[in-house]
Amino acid sequence: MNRPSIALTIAGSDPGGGAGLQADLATFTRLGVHGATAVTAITVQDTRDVLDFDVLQTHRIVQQIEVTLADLPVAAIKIGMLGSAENVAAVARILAAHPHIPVVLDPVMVAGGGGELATEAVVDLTRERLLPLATVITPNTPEAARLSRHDDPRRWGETLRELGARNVLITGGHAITEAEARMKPLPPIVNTLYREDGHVRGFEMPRLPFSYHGSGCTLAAAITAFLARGRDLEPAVIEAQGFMIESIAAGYAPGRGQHVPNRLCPQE
Ligand code: PXL
Repeated sequence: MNRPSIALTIAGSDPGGGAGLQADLATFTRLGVHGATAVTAITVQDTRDVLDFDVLQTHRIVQQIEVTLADLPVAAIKIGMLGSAENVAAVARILAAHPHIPVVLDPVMVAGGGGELATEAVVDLTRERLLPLATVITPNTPEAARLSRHDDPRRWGETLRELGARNVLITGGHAITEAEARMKPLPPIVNTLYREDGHVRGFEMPRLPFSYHGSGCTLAAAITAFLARGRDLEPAVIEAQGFMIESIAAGYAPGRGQHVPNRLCPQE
């Protein structure tokens, strides 16, 4: 095999292996990409809940990223949980110094089980400093609302593009009312891609009757892997969604809580 493409994830650890950097590495590996990691936070959580977390010191995160970028030809970067406003600012400074590397920004705010992973200061600085550096940002609907500071779903994509994100993929997995949740079959999930040329494209996929842990990380990591392998943005998004649908369809509950996407079985 030729030397594989390399992607770097800057993310928090999830000990159960469902989300965070563990999800990113599993996804990179399954998609044939060498995964480099800069650990930002150590969460203590199971498949139900976040119990606690420690955020690493900014200088230690910066060192991990800088040493990696100096040594490896990193072809794409994924940003997940950063943990503090200071970390957001430092990561933004490094990304600005490497403008040729595509950046997938997953604006992590809440864990799959509902635990808060970002403060208001982190959200504010993400909006100001990181959005303008993102090749694509992948918020779910609650994240899109919080970043754009308004409740009009028809304007979220446009607002986030105005704030500087080149492309925006709003994922619809969370967008369901209680009445819809009782429907059989469940209404589909619609993800919407707002492209840098102003074109808007919706993607429909089946909704399964479970709550997932690590689905957002898996989709963003898959986009990162395909970008690292040289795909353009829209093909990367389409192939990543295909990987996501298959891994969710083959998902399982590893413990007593939420399901996780199965990143072992799906074929590309
Ligand atoms: O899925 C978002 C996410 C990101 N990063 C870490 C997480 C989670 C969700 O649980 O634990 C470390």
